[in-house]
Amino acid sequence: MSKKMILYNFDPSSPVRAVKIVAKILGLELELRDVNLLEHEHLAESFLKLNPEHTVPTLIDNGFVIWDSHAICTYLIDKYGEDDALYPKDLQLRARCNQRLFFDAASLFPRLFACGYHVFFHGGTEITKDKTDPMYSAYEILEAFLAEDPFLVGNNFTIADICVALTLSYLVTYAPLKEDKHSKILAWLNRVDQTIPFFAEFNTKFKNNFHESVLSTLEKNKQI
Ligand SMILES: N[C@@H](CCC(=O)N[C@@H](CS)C(=O)NCC(=O)O)C(=O)O
Repeated sequence: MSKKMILYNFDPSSPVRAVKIVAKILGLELELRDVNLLEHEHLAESFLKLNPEHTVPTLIDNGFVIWDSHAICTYLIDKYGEDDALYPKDLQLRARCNQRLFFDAASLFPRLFACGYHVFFHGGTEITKDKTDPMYSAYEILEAFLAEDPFLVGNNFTIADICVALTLSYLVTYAPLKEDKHSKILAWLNRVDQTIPFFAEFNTKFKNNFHESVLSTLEKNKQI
């Protein structure tokens, strides 16, 4: 019997929670090893040996080490999924799913990360337009992705919806969605919450905590 997989974990991290949701949907058990980013535990030599990019999530499956939430989730679904619903095998659907995942990894998440860095590590006192403009441009693109279909890759949810919706749940603190401009995204976020198993359970509390934490950190930074 194979050993339980190990997941290097930091609860508030949205990429980590993508892996947890996928594992739960697939019925996989994970042994969590906490890495406190605020205490810089991800820079410890032992962790750098595993993952020189020093990011969570990082997974070990029977000695095989892999990181990046998108790479981990697609690996888990391909290896352990009973079907391909979350990550379609049809080449064109898979290409579309990958395109959405790469959009999350290359466009959405870096915009979130840059703003978080500014607030939490650089004493930022406000969220400036140069930070929010690229977020609003990304929302326009997402509205276009959702123009025809209820989910990011057609009629059914996939891993793309999980990853993108988690990133967006934090981004909206910095760049709030607007009813008139982002109605498709707002409806889709609702759909994701209500349709994807375990999504709300693994996200609502953290989304709210993040919002509070950004506001209080901005206030604290203003006092310094
Ligand atoms: N593209 C990566 C991003 C992972 C990432 O940047 N994780 C953050 C926590 S949310 C982290 O570990 N940051 C520490 C660092 O970059 O040194 C993924 O999807 O897993």
